[in-house]
Amino acid sequence: MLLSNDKDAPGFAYEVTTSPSHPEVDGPEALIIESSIPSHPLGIKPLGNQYFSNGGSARDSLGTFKILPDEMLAQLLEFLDKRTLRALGYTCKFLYAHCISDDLWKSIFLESELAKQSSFQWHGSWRATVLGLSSKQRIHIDCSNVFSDVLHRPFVCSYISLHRYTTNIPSVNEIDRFDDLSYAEFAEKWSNKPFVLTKCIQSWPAYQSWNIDKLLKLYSDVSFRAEAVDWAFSTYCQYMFNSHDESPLYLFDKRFAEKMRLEIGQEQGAAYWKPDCFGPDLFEFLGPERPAHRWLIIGPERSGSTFHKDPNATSAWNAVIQGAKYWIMFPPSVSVPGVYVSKDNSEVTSPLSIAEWLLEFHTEARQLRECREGICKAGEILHVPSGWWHLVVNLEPGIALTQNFVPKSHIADVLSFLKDRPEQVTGFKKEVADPYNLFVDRLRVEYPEVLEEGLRRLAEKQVQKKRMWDIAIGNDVADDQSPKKSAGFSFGFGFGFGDVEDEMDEIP
Ligand SMILES: O=C(O)CCC(=O)C(=O)O
Ligand SMILES: [Fe+2]
Repeated sequence: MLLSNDKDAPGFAYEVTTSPSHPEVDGPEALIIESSIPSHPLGIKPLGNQYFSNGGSARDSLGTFKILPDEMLAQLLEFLDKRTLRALGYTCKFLYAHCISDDLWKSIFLESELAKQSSFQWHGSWRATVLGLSSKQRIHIDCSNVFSDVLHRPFVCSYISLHRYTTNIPSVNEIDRFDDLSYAEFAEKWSNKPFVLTKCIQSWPAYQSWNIDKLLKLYSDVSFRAEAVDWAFSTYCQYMFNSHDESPLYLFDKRFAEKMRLEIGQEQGAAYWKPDCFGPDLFEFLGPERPAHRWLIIGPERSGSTFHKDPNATSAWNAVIQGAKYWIMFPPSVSVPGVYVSKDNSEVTSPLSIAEWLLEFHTEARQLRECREGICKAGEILHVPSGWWHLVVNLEPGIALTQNFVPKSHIADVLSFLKDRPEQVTGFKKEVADPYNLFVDRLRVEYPEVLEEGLRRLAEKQVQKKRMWDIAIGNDVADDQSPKKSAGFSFGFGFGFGDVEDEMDEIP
């Protein structure tokens, strides 16, 4: 049960849980304080608190709307324009608490003219920004008799401490850490495993001289992409340091180099260069036709990336310039708790925000044998192997640079992806009609022996896939894999086929 108790206000309420397995728990008096979260600014409480309250509930004054459950009411409000939403919010406390929800106002913002502007005044919330309200103009209505999980839950998710999820990492889960690696070591042993290098990017001028303040001085008027909007960096910084969204808007810009006029690579004056240990990047042979491959990433604490695999079966590195990131990762074939993949792998449905996933699924996920976790701090770089699932959350406001690449060891994965899943290939310009053949043609000219090896491994993969498919549908004739035995098989189970296991999710 989740309750909030702000009797010790000012300032803090407690998220308290009862747990039958805990010896101290024996009735409501024995509530365990798990972590503290600030009390809701309007005083809204979780539904459970209603049963401990002596006063009335604001819901009683809802009139006709009373028949609607909170979830439905919230959905209905999504259809209102800003004037109606604001006016309806002034009809009673319960509707006020609903109508002030910043998720509703974020959608209104994104559909408004303001969303097309690069510079404007951020007022601390989406509602205040849409309505142009300064802090003095904001009224504060006491909603301490509003009991609603629908309203309280997003608040908990915006404030819950990340600490308990990102610390006490079981040692078997810990992502390996090295000072640096040679390409030979990477190619031989590490191209399929995540790792952090602690002394690899420290000579980058970007690491030595960038921080948010410095970038703000240099690029305050430059527009960067943050999800659906293009905002001047000064606007993004106003947002970043004065907002409390459950899923903060994340600056993720692939054209940053042009916008910031950066040199990248071995040139004189370059801001950074790719680390040697990953060896040749085969997508470099695509030249200007290569898909989007590098991003500048900036975000506040709690911003980050929900579970995904990187595009086109590429591998990636992610270098932290400022801040620190918590990573939780799983090999390609693992069914990650709380992450649902469509049959053809084209859609990933991870429920809701990072905070929600941590609350609901982290404990279970951490216990999986294949789970890998770690913190990548400023000055460190993390390797994301091709096909690995990852969720990332910033523990502090931060800056990172990431780049996707194709190491020789993953050429067959990339060829297979481009060939077998053309509808899932992303990041290429529209003019590139056939990425698979383009890649093959370029490699044939520039790196024929690597192509040959890649095609040989691709053919092998396809034979393995066919074999596993036959096992799955009961066509396999070998004694130990009789149709009967394979009848209980289902996709996505990690069932010990060694290397082939990684391909399970790729069965068409
Ligand atoms: O920094 C992040 O939020 C993670 C970005 C990411 O998913 C990656 O670099 O592959
Ligand atoms: Fe990623």
